[in-house]
Amino acid sequence: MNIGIACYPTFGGSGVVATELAKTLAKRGHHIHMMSYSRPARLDTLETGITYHEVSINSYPLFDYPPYALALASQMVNLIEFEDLDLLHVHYALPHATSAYLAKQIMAERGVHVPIITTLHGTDITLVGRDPSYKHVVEFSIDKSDGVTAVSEYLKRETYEHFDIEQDIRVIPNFIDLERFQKSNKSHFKKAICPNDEKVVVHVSNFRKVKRVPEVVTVFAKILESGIDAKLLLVGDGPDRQKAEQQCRDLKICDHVRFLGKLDQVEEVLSIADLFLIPSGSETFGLAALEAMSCSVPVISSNIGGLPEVNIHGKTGYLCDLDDVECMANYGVKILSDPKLHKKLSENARKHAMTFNQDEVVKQYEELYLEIKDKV
Ligand code: GMT
Repeated sequence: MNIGIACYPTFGGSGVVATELAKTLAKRGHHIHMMSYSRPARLDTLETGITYHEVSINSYPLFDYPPYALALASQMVNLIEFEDLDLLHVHYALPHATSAYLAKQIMAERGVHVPIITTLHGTDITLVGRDPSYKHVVEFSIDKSDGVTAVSEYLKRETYEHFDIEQDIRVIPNFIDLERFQKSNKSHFKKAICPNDEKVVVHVSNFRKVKRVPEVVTVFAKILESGIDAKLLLVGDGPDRQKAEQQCRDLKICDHVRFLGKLDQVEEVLSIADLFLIPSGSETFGLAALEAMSCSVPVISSNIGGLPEVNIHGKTGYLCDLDDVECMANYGVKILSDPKLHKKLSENARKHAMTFNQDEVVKQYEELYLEIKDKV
């Protein structure tokens, strides 16, 4: 099939899911056309079977806010017409589903009918999408899609609860490349970071407020207080980084904390990790947790959103109430000081991650494409 995929070009979340989906579909023989305002982080320049189309937005003195949604819709029309797209799959409803609807209407006027599939990822439903300034348009655009998917049962429930939507929503979870994300020998790296064989605690995110990075630092400081010698590796960057840096200075734990910034090869850091922390205040799935689990790393997370569908309490790690740093620190100490427990949780984490095998999950998208294509 010729498939158009629109996404945000982000280092994590929906951008990663869309790009990994594109790569897997291309390997399975489909022709993919990706659209975004800059090259998606995980999309290599010479990816066979994928053509990247940058959506260019011309600035004009009249525009304080250039109309990206319209530029994207125009690009979609071009691709439907000249690349003969069979369907459009958009990731993150806002504004992608709206642009797709507009492109579809334009093409229908020309006698061409192209189905749209919208994948809901997170804040398009839980935060921004339900803001009154967008809600009507988001609701309409989702409902007008020919197929809708959500990344967790939780997100499906949230969508029905907060939007008046009649469309059937199919849950297709995030997925993982089990080959790439597996524990590998990085002893040189471990030695460089932990010369005294300290335990390694890792957090990966975009450091937005919702990720609770300061809580990660608090929990880690409590683990140190218990007498466990450990290092905290923080991967990613974003608005809360300075706050977290200041917190490390205030707590006098800077020698134990490394800010590694945005990394392409996250699996290398996860390979030396003993524990992964994700205390998020909102998380529809938690791809970062799945990546850690796939590298056999036990996870301590909050018990909100879709996280309980990924991290299984007492099996792959532990879940605590939102903002309960005592609980997270206690479980952290428990895991890091009991090698037998650590081994069991690590094995279970990898085993559970295997249920989100990339090839199997991508097949679910493929099946949906065929169903929708036949229907429209
Ligand atoms: O988590 C983020 O900050 C990025 C965000 C996005 O929309 O790209 O990620 C969302 O989609 C991911 C992929 O489906 C999910 O694994 C994340 O849990 C979800 N993030 C939130 O719900 C906050």
